[in-house]
Formats: sequence, structure tokens, C-alpha cells
Amino acid sequence: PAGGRPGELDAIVVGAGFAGLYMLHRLRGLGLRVRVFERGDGVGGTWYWNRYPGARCDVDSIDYSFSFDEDLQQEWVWTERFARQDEILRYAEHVADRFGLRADIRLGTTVTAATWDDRAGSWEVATDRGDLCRARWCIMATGALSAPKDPEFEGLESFRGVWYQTGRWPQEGVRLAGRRVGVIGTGSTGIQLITEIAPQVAHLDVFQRTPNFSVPQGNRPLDPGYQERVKTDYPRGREDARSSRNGVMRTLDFPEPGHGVRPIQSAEPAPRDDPEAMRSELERRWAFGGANIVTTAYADVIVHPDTNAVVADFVRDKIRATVHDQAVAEALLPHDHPIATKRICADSGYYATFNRDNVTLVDLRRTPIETIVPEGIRTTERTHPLDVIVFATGFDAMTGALLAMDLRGRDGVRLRECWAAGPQTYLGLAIAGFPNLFTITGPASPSVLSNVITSIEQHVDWIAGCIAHARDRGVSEVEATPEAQERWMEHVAALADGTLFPRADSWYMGANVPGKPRVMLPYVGGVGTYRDVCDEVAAASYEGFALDGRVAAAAA
Ligand code: NA7
Repeated sequence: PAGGRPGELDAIVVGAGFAGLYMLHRLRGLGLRVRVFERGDGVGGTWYWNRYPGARCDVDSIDYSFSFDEDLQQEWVWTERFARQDEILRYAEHVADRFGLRADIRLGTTVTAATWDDRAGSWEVATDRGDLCRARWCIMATGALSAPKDPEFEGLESFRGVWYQTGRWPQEGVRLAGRRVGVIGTGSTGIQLITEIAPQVAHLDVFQRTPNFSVPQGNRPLDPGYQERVKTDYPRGREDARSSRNGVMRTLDFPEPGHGVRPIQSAEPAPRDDPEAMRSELERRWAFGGANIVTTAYADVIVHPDTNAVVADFVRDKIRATVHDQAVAEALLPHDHPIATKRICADSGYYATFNRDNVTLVDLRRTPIETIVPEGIRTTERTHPLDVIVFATGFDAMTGALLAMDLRGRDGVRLRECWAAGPQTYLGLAIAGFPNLFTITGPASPSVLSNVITSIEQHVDWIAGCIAHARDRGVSEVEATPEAQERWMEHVAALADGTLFPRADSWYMGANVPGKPRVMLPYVGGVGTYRDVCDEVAAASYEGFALDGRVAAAAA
């Protein structure tokens, strides 16, 4: 049986974002007794916490939605090409209600520890509310970008104004209008927030350490007729997304002249001998808008430095052409990393924001922050008087949330020790030495390089399939073997080394958190290829896993 003793839980799921919600739904479908613990006072994960002004998804809303239920995907109506945070949160709440999930979710409860009990063959999970419960299966749906970096700035405690973190934005009561606001951080989050609040605040100081590449988001109301066409096409579109590189459908309203509709993600390398053709294709994509449309024009942008340079130069020219003050434009130009080796940002007029009289760019490479003082932020040049400071300084990505818990596997071994030199997983789904524990969107999976909902559905389906397999065969323990894990990690690293990703100090590389091991965290092979690998593993009786100590023979 998959389950434990009567009255006991069969599975514990940590997190009630999209991953935890769908995992709960699938496990219930297997007849399991499940409890979900969620730190927030509501469901929705990322979209529960990131309520800062301007928060919006950078994946098309018709893509960024569940495909597992036909009625759900047909009924829900999106209002914009890229949905705002509150709309996505409503969608998550709708999913929780529609499938009756709330009864098994404990909100406002943080899991502090999970310990494998070898004798009982189950996980013991502890929370900050004093719960202690057991289940055979434990699934970490804790999110890849859910552990915000805490602001570590000298003098912050002396600041007389108020400060906020974008990833922990208050539910209400924030007043920015008419105030002097400073924003630290110019990643996707900072860029959205800055563009949104600039017209409202008295003055905005943008504290930029490293310039980023941003492209027009091209957000617009979703035409109902278009949405209907996409929904009619969903069976094909969703299949497209599942086998694509980054988990998105082909875009029906972006026709290729002479080719009908084609995937935005091109499979063709750049015609480098014809830079004019390249620029005109990039122009066409720039005008259409969307986070991934410019950087996916050519399949080799992330592997070939020359292709990358053409695309990067194209975006830099756009920045120069938009920003009136050329000294400010120069300071905004990204030079330190190849384009797309950090997550590309998508904006609704970010660069033009610097043409406003009430916006100042503070270039921290030229004038670093010295300290926060009671009246504002002091750089090596001067003090910037502020009423409000917003930290948009990013996340301890992919490993932060997992390592924040005290996770102990077989023989009491700590995950923190196992991962001291960087995370080790098998398929991003399981960890050797941690039986019956699964991670959704874990390190060494492609999740953060994809439409994460596509990845979440694939992970959850795979995990549910694995648990059903164990149940049907009377298997009580499923554990990745160290050999399979090592092979997978070598493969993930080798793939990354064939790309330009290692050249950037990005959160993909763990480089945004001081002291974090520098390794490429996601799998770069694409979601379609990854799905095939996971399916082959399952079809080969869970190759690379020990089932009750027995390892399936390698497939011929
Ligand atoms: P990011 O992309 O990690 O951006 C964080 C920004 O904050 C980035 O500009 C950092 O500059 C800056 N930062 C971080 N720490 C500091 C300090 N100490 N001083 C000055 N500036 C700092 O996080 P986001 O939340 O914007 O986006 C995360 C992902 O969420 C995004 O990629 C999408 O996938 C959704 P740095 O570049 O480190 O010099």
C-alpha cells in the first residue's frame, strides 16, 4: 500500500502555490490522505507574496495556466495578455475552491523540519505551530523563487522612514504616492515596480548595481475572439508547450510571413552572414513584445557569442534611442553578461522612465552605497533623502527554501551538508539519501527556464505516477541512487558548460547570494527533452531509483 497506518497521513506537501495545489489534487485522486502546510495566510505562493505595484507575469496568461482539467482551462477568462498579480492570485484561489482543496491545507504554518524515520519508513514533519505529523511521502512544493534575500545594509535599523521587501509585500497599508522613494535592485521585479510607481511618487531614486537587459512586454487586453481561438486550439497548443524548449505554446497571433504560425522559440541558428536580416527579424519581434520573443529569435543565442552579441547590441541600441540623457543611457547599458544569461526582463516603458524629471538613476558601480542613515541612503557621493526604501534585491533561488528547513534523510544526514558544494538531485525530482521525498521545480530541473506551470504539471504528474507505481507493487520506499544522481548532475553541468550561462553572475548560477556555491542550478536542455528523459526513467521501472532497496536493471 502507498498509505501508512489508519488515521495517519499518507503524504505531506509543503507549499500551496501552483505546485502544492496541483500535487494535492493528484494525490487525492490516488486516494491518499494528504496534508498541505503553507506559510502564507492564503494560497498562491509567488502570487500571494509578490503584491508590489506593477507585479505581473512574464509568460502569456493563456500559457501560464493549468492544462490538467479541460473545464477549468475552457471556463477561466484572462483579461490581459500578461496577467497582473491579483488576477493570477484569483486564479489560484479559484483552483483551490473549484477542486475543494482548502480542507487539506493548513495556512499560516511554516514547516521547520522534516526527518526521515528509517524504522517507521516515514517522514516526520514539524511546523512552527507545534504540529508534528508523519507520512510515508513528503513532497516539497516550496518554490524556486520563494526565499527572498533579506536586506543586509548597514544602518537600516536607523532609517526613520519605512521599508519594504518586494517578495514580502504587505497586504495593505502601503502609501507611496507623493513620497520620496528609493528602490534598490533592477531585476525583473525592480523594473516592473519602478515603471509602475514613477508617475505616482514625489521622487524616485533607482539604485542600480548591475544594468539588466529589458525588452517591451507588449502587454494588451486579450481580445475575446483571440482567446476563444487559443482555447479551441488548446489540445494542440498544450502538446506544443509540453514538447517545446521553454514550455510555451506557439503564438497564434504572431504569424511568420509565408510560414503560417510557428513557435516563437526558433529552432534555427542565426543567419550571421546577414546582420540586416537579423536586425529586421529582431525589430519585428521587438514590436510584438514579450519577455522571450527577442532572445528566442535564434536557437544559438545562448551558445554562440557572435549571435548573442548581435541581439545584445540590438537591445543596447534601443536603450540609447529611448533615454534622452546619454550619460544616463550609458549607465543603463548592460555590458557585464551575454543577453539571456540572466533572466531577461520585460517592461512597460522602463527605459523611458528615466526621461522623467522626478526619477534619478544612482549608478552604484560609480558611487556605491556606504550606509543607510536616518534620513535616507548615503552613497560615496551624497545622501539621498527618502521616506520609503524598497528592496527588490531578489531571491536565494532554487535551494533557499529547501535549505531553510532542517531536512534530514537516512541516518540523520542533513541536506545542508549534502549540498554544501551545491545541490545534488536526480532529475531535480529526488535526492539520494532522502527516500520518499520529492521536489517540485527542484534544482537540476528546467523549471525556472520555462513556463513554470508546464514544468509543475509535468513534475506533479511524474511524482504521482511514481507513487502510484509504488502503491501498485507494494513498494514502500523509493530512493534515488547516488550513482544515478551523480550521472545526472554531471550531465546537467556538461550541458550548461556548452552554453554562455556560466559567464553571468546570475541567480541561475547562485552568484547573487554571497557564499553560495557557483553552479548552474537549472537544467538547460529544455522541457521537452527533459520530459522524455523523465518518461524513459519511469518506463524503465524507475531506472536510477532503488525500490525497496532493489535497483531496476539498466534499460538495454
Ligand atoms: P533579481 O533578478 O535577482 O534582481 C535583483 C536585483 O537586486 C539586481 O539588480 C541586483 O543587482 C540587485 N541587488 C541585490 N543585492 C543588492 C545589493 N546588496 N546592493 C545593490 N543591489 C543589489 O531578482 P528579481 O526579484 O528582480 O527577479 C527574480 C526572478 O523573479 C526573475 O528573474 C523572474 O524569473 C522572476 P546585481 O545584478 O546582483 O548586481
